[in-house]
Amino acid sequence: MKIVLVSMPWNLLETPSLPLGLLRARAGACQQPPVMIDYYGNLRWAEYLLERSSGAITTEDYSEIANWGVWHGIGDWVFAGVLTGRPDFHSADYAQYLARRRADPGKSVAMRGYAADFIAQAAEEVLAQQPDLVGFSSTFQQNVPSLALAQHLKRLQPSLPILFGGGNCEVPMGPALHRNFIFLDFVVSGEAEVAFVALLDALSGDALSGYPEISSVPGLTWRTPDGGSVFNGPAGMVPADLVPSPDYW
Ligand code: B12
Repeated sequence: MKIVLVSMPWNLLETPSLPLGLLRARAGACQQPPVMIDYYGNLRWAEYLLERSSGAITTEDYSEIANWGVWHGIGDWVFAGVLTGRPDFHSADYAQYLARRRADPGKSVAMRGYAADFIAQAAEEVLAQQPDLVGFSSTFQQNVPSLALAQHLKRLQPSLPILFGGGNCEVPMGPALHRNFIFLDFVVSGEAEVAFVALLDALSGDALSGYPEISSVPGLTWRTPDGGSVFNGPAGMVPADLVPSPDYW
């Protein structure tokens, strides 16, 4: 099995993703250890903006949204037009919203103009790896960019399983994301050092009988054949000795 783990904007540019490093390290505990590939969509987005804007949108502009935009949902707004399929989604009232909060939009309006094309490019780059599963780590403002890419991937390749995890998937947010976004196959809520391995082991099990072990993966929300959403219940704390040193490859 080949897995691409994705960290979308607005992960900081200066640090790798701790969860991606931990999950890569834990994958070695699977019965059939998968090939793990990281996709740093945040770095790709910063590079893309710099290049496409001929240097007008810099990494400092990116970091401003990553660090300060979080208070106002600016980073999510940048990708909301792609996710909703409505490029003008909340464009008309955006300036008023920010003015009420005395917030600086930075380069967010210009960035939004690039978002759809970037998501299409990112989907191509992920699919070029020929993954059997794509996992997204979502915290802070990564929800809308991650959902936008996940949706695009599912359109291009409907059979590709999509997995979400991270701070934005804690209970009750994770099960709610799964209910509301039909293109999400699996969402893990809570610490995933145990759940990730259990899920991969379950998926490498008996496909013909519908992967019966799925229902025992802790913290997992999964989809029934009729599109329903089943939450297995909250995961417990992960024992400290199962938390590995992150592997940033
Ligand atoms: C350290 C920390 C910070 C640091 C550093 C953050 C950073 N940029 O890395 C600082 C102090 C800067 C910070 C600030 C804030 N933080 Co903070 N922070 C944390 C804290 C304590 C630890 C985060 C961490 O690194 N954990 C370790 C990693 C490995 O855990 P993890 O990312 O959750 O990953 C695990 C699981 O989620 C899962 N997982 C993750 N990704 C994936 C992917 C897949 C495919 C799967 C299967 C599983 C999976 O497996 C991983 C291993 O178990 C968490 C609370 C917590 N206990 O987690 C809050 C937390 C992340 N912060 C939170 C908040 C709200 C904030 C602030 C907005 C607070 C504020 N109001 O000021 C700011 C925003 C900062 C910003 N500019 O974006 C919330 C986020 C909620 C959300 N929905 O995103 C959290 C969850 C706390 C909470 N419960 O409210 N924070």
